[in-house]
Amino acid sequence: MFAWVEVGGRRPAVMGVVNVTPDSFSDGGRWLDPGAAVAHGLELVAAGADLLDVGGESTRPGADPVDEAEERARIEPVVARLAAEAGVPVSIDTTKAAVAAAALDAGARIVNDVSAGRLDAALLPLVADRAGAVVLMHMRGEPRTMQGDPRYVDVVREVGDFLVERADAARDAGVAEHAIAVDPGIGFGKTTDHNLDLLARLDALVERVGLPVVVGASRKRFIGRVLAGVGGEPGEPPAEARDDGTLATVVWAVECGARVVRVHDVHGARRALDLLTLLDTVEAA
Ligand code: HH2
Repeated sequence: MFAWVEVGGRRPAVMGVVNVTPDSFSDGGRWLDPGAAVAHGLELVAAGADLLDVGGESTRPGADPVDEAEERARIEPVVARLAAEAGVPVSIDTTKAAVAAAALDAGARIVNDVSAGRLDAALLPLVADRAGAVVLMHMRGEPRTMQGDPRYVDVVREVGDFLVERADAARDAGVAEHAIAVDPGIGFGKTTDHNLDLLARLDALVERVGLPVVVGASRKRFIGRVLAGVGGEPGEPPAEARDDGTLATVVWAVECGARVVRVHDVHGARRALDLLTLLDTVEAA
Protein backbone atom coordinates (compact mmCIF):
# COMPACT_ATOMS: atom_id res chain seq x y z
CA MET A 1 0.00 0.00 0.00
CA PHE A 2 1.28 3.47 -0.88
CA ALA A 3 0.34 6.33 1.45
CA TRP A 4 1.45 9.90 0.77
CA VAL A 5 1.89 10.63 4.48
CA GLU A 6 4.48 7.86 4.74
CA VAL A 7 6.64 8.68 1.74
CA GLY A 8 10.15 9.70 2.76
CA GLY A 9 9.46 8.86 6.39
CA ARG A 10 9.12 11.91 8.61
CA ARG A 11 11.14 14.24 6.39
CA PRO A 12 9.74 16.21 3.42
CA ALA A 13 9.88 14.05 0.30
CA VAL A 14 11.88 14.80 -2.84
CA MET A 15 10.50 13.54 -6.15
CA GLY A 16 13.22 13.33 -8.80
CA VAL A 17 12.29 14.03 -12.44
CA VAL A 18 13.26 11.51 -15.14
CA ASN A 19 12.22 12.92 -18.51
CA VAL A 20 12.37 10.33 -21.31
CA THR A 21 11.56 12.92 -23.97
CA PRO A 22 13.36 14.74 -26.79
CA ASP A 23 11.80 18.10 -25.94
CA SER A 24 11.36 18.69 -22.18
CA PHE A 25 12.04 22.33 -21.40
CA SER A 26 15.09 21.92 -19.19
CA ASP A 27 16.58 18.55 -20.08
CA GLY A 28 14.91 17.36 -23.30
CA GLY A 29 16.86 14.68 -25.20
CA ARG A 30 19.39 13.96 -22.46
CA TRP A 31 17.81 10.71 -21.28
CA LEU A 32 15.81 9.55 -24.28
CA ASP A 33 17.86 6.36 -24.41
CA PRO A 34 16.32 3.94 -21.82
CA GLY A 35 19.70 2.94 -20.38
CA ALA A 36 20.65 6.58 -19.85
CA ALA A 37 17.25 7.34 -18.28
CA VAL A 38 17.59 4.42 -15.86
CA ALA A 39 21.14 5.44 -14.94
CA HIS A 40 19.91 8.98 -14.33
CA GLY A 41 17.05 7.73 -12.12
CA LEU A 42 19.46 5.64 -10.06
CA GLU A 43 21.74 8.67 -9.67
CA LEU A 44 18.79 10.69 -8.39
CA VAL A 45 18.02 8.02 -5.78
CA ALA A 46 21.68 7.99 -4.71
CA ALA A 47 21.38 11.79 -4.36
CA GLY A 48 18.41 11.38 -1.99
CA ALA A 49 15.23 11.07 -4.08
CA ASP A 50 12.31 9.47 -2.19
CA LEU A 51 10.29 9.02 -5.40
CA LEU A 52 11.01 9.04 -9.14
CA ASP A 53 8.64 10.62 -11.65
CA VAL A 54 9.09 9.20 -15.15
CA GLY A 55 7.60 11.13 -18.09
CA GLY A 56 7.43 10.33 -21.80
CA GLU A 57 5.60 13.44 -22.99
CA SER A 58 6.72 17.03 -22.48
CA THR A 59 4.10 19.33 -20.98
CA ARG A 60 6.05 22.54 -21.62
CA PRO A 61 3.94 25.36 -23.08
CA GLY A 62 3.31 24.73 -26.78
CA ALA A 63 4.65 21.15 -26.72
CA ASP A 64 3.26 18.83 -29.40
CA PRO A 65 1.20 15.92 -28.07
CA VAL A 66 2.85 12.50 -28.27
CA ASP A 67 1.05 9.52 -29.72
CA GLU A 68 0.09 6.87 -27.15
CA ALA A 69 2.22 4.06 -28.62
CA GLU A 70 5.29 6.29 -28.71
CA GLU A 71 4.78 7.46 -25.13
CA ARG A 72 4.38 3.85 -23.96
CA ALA A 73 7.48 2.75 -25.82
CA ARG A 74 9.50 5.52 -24.17
CA ILE A 75 8.44 4.90 -20.59
CA GLU A 76 7.80 1.12 -20.29
CA PRO A 77 11.43 -0.13 -20.19
CA VAL A 78 12.49 2.74 -17.94
CA VAL A 79 9.65 2.26 -15.44
CA ALA A 80 10.18 -1.52 -15.38
CA ARG A 81 13.88 -1.23 -14.56
CA LEU A 82 13.53 1.60 -12.07
CA ALA A 83 10.63 -0.13 -10.29
CA ALA A 84 12.83 -3.22 -9.95
CA GLU A 85 16.13 -1.52 -9.11
CA ALA A 86 15.62 1.94 -7.63
CA GLY A 87 14.18 0.92 -4.25
CA VAL A 88 11.80 3.92 -4.18
CA PRO A 89 8.24 4.23 -5.53
CA VAL A 90 8.02 5.15 -9.21
CA SER A 91 5.44 7.56 -10.56
CA ILE A 92 4.33 7.93 -14.18
CA ASP A 93 3.76 11.46 -15.47
CA THR A 94 0.98 11.02 -18.02
CA THR A 95 -2.54 12.13 -18.87
CA LYS A 96 -3.39 8.91 -20.75
CA ALA A 97 -5.01 5.94 -19.02
CA ALA A 98 -3.41 3.44 -21.43
CA VAL A 99 0.08 4.77 -20.69
CA ALA A 100 -0.68 4.79 -16.96
CA ALA A 101 -1.90 1.17 -17.20
CA ALA A 102 1.31 0.09 -18.95
CA ALA A 103 3.38 1.86 -16.30
CA LEU A 104 1.39 0.31 -13.43
CA ASP A 105 1.88 -3.10 -15.07
CA ALA A 106 5.60 -2.35 -15.22
CA GLY A 107 5.71 -1.61 -11.49
CA ALA A 108 4.82 2.09 -11.11
CA ARG A 109 2.70 2.88 -8.05
CA ILE A 110 1.69 6.47 -8.65
CA VAL A 111 0.05 8.25 -11.59
CA ASN A 112 0.99 11.92 -11.81
CA ASP A 113 -1.64 13.48 -14.06
CA VAL A 114 -1.16 17.15 -14.96
CA SER A 115 -4.81 17.20 -16.09
CA ALA A 116 -6.11 15.74 -12.78
CA GLY A 117 -8.15 13.13 -14.62
CA ARG A 118 -9.87 15.60 -16.99
CA LEU A 119 -8.22 14.62 -20.28
CA ASP A 120 -8.92 10.88 -20.05
CA ALA A 121 -12.04 9.79 -18.13
CA ALA A 122 -10.63 6.27 -17.75
CA LEU A 123 -7.60 7.41 -15.73
CA LEU A 124 -9.04 7.81 -12.22
CA PRO A 125 -11.07 4.56 -12.38
CA LEU A 126 -7.88 2.80 -13.52
CA VAL A 127 -5.90 4.15 -10.53
CA ALA A 128 -8.71 3.01 -8.21
CA ASP A 129 -8.90 -0.42 -9.83
CA ARG A 130 -5.16 -0.99 -9.45
CA ALA A 131 -5.05 0.42 -5.90
CA GLY A 132 -2.57 3.02 -7.13
CA ALA A 133 -1.86 6.53 -5.90
CA VAL A 134 -2.40 9.77 -7.78
CA VAL A 135 -1.17 13.36 -8.08
CA LEU A 136 -3.97 15.67 -9.24
CA MET A 137 -2.48 18.84 -10.74
CA HIS A 138 -4.13 22.12 -11.62
CA MET A 139 -3.73 23.31 -15.21
CA ARG A 140 -5.73 25.73 -17.31
CA GLY A 141 -6.72 24.03 -20.59
CA GLU A 142 -3.96 21.87 -22.08
CA PRO A 143 -0.21 22.36 -22.62
CA ARG A 144 -0.53 23.50 -26.25
CA THR A 145 -2.75 26.45 -25.35
CA MET A 146 -2.40 26.99 -21.60
CA GLN A 147 -0.17 30.08 -21.70
CA GLY A 148 -2.53 32.07 -23.95
CA ASP A 149 -3.49 34.97 -21.65
CA PRO A 150 -4.45 33.06 -18.47
CA ARG A 151 -6.74 35.10 -16.16
CA TYR A 152 -8.00 34.55 -12.64
CA VAL A 153 -9.93 36.76 -10.24
CA ASP A 154 -8.23 35.09 -7.25
CA VAL A 155 -5.74 32.46 -8.39
CA VAL A 156 -5.31 30.86 -4.95
CA ARG A 157 -9.05 30.46 -4.41
CA GLU A 158 -9.70 29.18 -7.93
CA VAL A 159 -6.84 26.67 -7.87
CA GLY A 160 -8.02 25.54 -4.41
CA ASP A 161 -11.62 25.11 -5.68
CA PHE A 162 -10.34 23.06 -8.60
CA LEU A 163 -8.15 20.78 -6.45
CA VAL A 164 -10.96 20.15 -3.96
CA GLU A 165 -13.31 19.29 -6.85
CA ARG A 166 -10.78 16.94 -8.49
CA ALA A 167 -10.00 15.22 -5.18
CA ASP A 168 -13.75 14.55 -4.87
CA ALA A 169 -13.72 13.13 -8.40
CA ALA A 170 -10.85 10.81 -7.44
CA ARG A 171 -12.73 9.66 -4.31
CA ASP A 172 -15.89 9.13 -6.37
CA ALA A 173 -13.88 6.98 -8.79
CA GLY A 174 -12.77 4.86 -5.83
CA VAL A 175 -9.21 6.09 -5.23
CA ALA A 176 -8.26 5.59 -1.57
CA GLU A 177 -8.02 8.73 0.58
CA HIS A 178 -4.42 8.05 1.64
CA ALA A 179 -3.41 7.73 -2.02
CA ILE A 180 -4.52 11.21 -3.17
CA ALA A 181 -2.16 14.19 -3.45
CA VAL A 182 -2.76 17.53 -5.15
CA ASP A 183 -0.49 20.06 -6.89
CA PRO A 184 -1.13 23.74 -7.73
CA GLY A 185 0.58 23.31 -11.12
CA ILE A 186 3.19 26.06 -11.04
CA GLY A 187 3.69 27.29 -14.63
CA PHE A 188 0.63 25.57 -16.07
CA GLY A 189 -1.68 28.27 -17.46
CA LYS A 190 -0.27 30.94 -15.15
CA THR A 191 1.62 34.18 -15.54
CA THR A 192 4.69 34.99 -13.43
CA ASP A 193 2.45 36.91 -11.02
CA HIS A 194 0.05 33.97 -10.70
CA ASN A 195 2.97 31.65 -9.90
CA LEU A 196 4.29 34.08 -7.29
CA ASP A 197 0.83 34.50 -5.72
CA LEU A 198 0.37 30.74 -5.49
CA LEU A 199 3.74 30.28 -3.82
CA ALA A 200 3.33 33.28 -1.54
CA ARG A 201 -0.03 31.99 -0.27
CA LEU A 202 0.77 28.28 -0.44
CA ASP A 203 0.18 27.86 3.30
CA ALA A 204 -3.46 28.92 2.80
CA LEU A 205 -3.84 26.51 -0.10
CA VAL A 206 -2.34 23.61 1.88
CA GLU A 207 -4.75 24.29 4.74
CA ARG A 208 -7.72 24.65 2.40
CA VAL A 209 -7.24 21.34 0.51
CA GLY A 210 -6.35 19.27 3.58
CA LEU A 211 -4.43 16.74 1.48
CA PRO A 212 -0.71 16.13 0.85
CA VAL A 213 0.53 18.82 -1.55
CA VAL A 214 3.19 18.36 -4.26
CA VAL A 215 4.96 21.47 -5.60
CA GLY A 216 6.90 21.49 -8.87
CA ALA A 217 8.53 24.87 -9.41
CA SER A 218 11.86 23.36 -10.47
CA ARG A 219 13.67 25.37 -13.19
CA LYS A 220 10.44 26.98 -14.32
CA ARG A 221 10.56 30.06 -16.41
CA PHE A 222 9.19 32.50 -13.84
CA ILE A 223 12.33 31.91 -11.75
CA GLY A 224 14.57 33.14 -14.56
CA ARG A 225 12.23 36.03 -15.26
CA VAL A 226 12.04 37.22 -11.68
CA LEU A 227 15.76 36.84 -11.01
CA ALA A 228 16.94 38.33 -14.29
CA GLY A 229 14.28 41.02 -14.32
CA VAL A 230 13.56 40.17 -17.94
CA GLY A 231 10.87 38.20 -19.72
CA GLY A 232 11.89 35.83 -22.47
CA GLU A 233 14.73 38.16 -23.52
CA PRO A 234 18.07 36.87 -24.80
CA GLY A 235 19.55 37.63 -21.37
CA GLU A 236 17.25 35.12 -19.66
CA PRO A 237 19.35 32.31 -18.12
CA PRO A 238 19.03 28.74 -19.39
CA ALA A 239 16.86 26.33 -17.39
CA GLU A 240 19.81 24.65 -15.60
CA ALA A 241 20.86 28.06 -14.29
CA ARG A 242 17.58 28.26 -12.37
CA ASP A 243 18.58 25.65 -9.76
CA ASP A 244 19.54 28.37 -7.26
CA GLY A 245 16.13 30.02 -7.45
CA THR A 246 14.55 26.55 -7.42
CA LEU A 247 16.09 25.88 -4.00
CA ALA A 248 14.36 28.93 -2.57
CA THR A 249 11.03 27.57 -3.83
CA VAL A 250 11.80 24.13 -2.36
CA VAL A 251 12.51 25.47 1.13
CA TRP A 252 9.59 27.89 0.94
CA ALA A 253 7.13 25.22 -0.23
CA VAL A 254 8.07 22.85 2.59
CA GLU A 255 7.88 25.65 5.16
CA CYS A 256 4.37 26.35 3.86
CA GLY A 257 3.39 22.71 4.44
CA ALA A 258 4.06 20.99 1.10
CA ARG A 259 4.68 17.26 1.54
CA VAL A 260 6.61 16.64 -1.71
CA VAL A 261 8.81 18.79 -3.96
CA ARG A 262 9.29 17.71 -7.59
CA VAL A 263 12.78 18.69 -8.76
CA HIS A 264 15.48 18.07 -11.36
CA ASP A 265 18.43 18.81 -9.02
CA VAL A 266 17.73 16.26 -6.29
CA HIS A 267 21.14 16.65 -4.63
CA GLY A 268 20.60 20.35 -3.94
CA ALA A 269 17.00 19.95 -2.78
CA ARG A 270 17.87 17.07 -0.45
CA ARG A 271 20.70 18.99 1.20
CA ALA A 272 18.63 22.13 1.61
CA LEU A 273 15.73 20.17 3.13
CA ASP A 274 18.00 18.12 5.41
CA LEU A 275 19.35 21.37 6.83
CA LEU A 276 15.83 22.75 7.18
CA THR A 277 14.74 19.61 9.05
CA LEU A 278 17.74 19.95 11.35
CA LEU A 279 16.88 23.58 12.11
CA ASP A 280 13.30 22.54 12.89
CA THR A 281 14.63 19.92 15.31
CA VAL A 282 16.89 22.44 17.07
CA GLU A 283 14.02 24.90 17.29
CA ALA A 284 11.70 22.24 18.76
CA ALA A 285 14.26 21.05 21.37
N1 HH2 B 1 5.74 20.07 -14.04
C1 HH2 B 1 6.14 19.50 -15.20
C2 HH2 B 1 5.72 18.20 -15.52
N2 HH2 B 1 4.96 17.48 -14.67
N3 HH2 B 1 3.82 17.29 -12.61
C3 HH2 B 1 3.44 17.82 -11.44
N4 HH2 B 1 2.70 17.10 -10.57
N5 HH2 B 1 3.79 19.10 -11.09
C4 HH2 B 1 4.55 19.89 -11.91
O1 HH2 B 1 4.81 21.07 -11.54
C5 HH2 B 1 4.97 19.35 -13.17
C6 HH2 B 1 4.58 18.02 -13.49
C7 HH2 B 1 7.03 20.26 -16.12
O2 HH2 B 1 8.40 20.00 -15.85
P1 HH2 B 1 9.29 18.94 -16.66
O3 HH2 B 1 8.80 17.56 -16.47
O4 HH2 B 1 10.73 19.13 -16.33
O5 HH2 B 1 9.16 19.42 -18.16
P2 HH2 B 1 8.40 18.81 -19.42
O6 HH2 B 1 6.96 18.77 -19.09
O7 HH2 B 1 8.76 19.78 -20.51
O8 HH2 B 1 8.92 17.42 -19.64
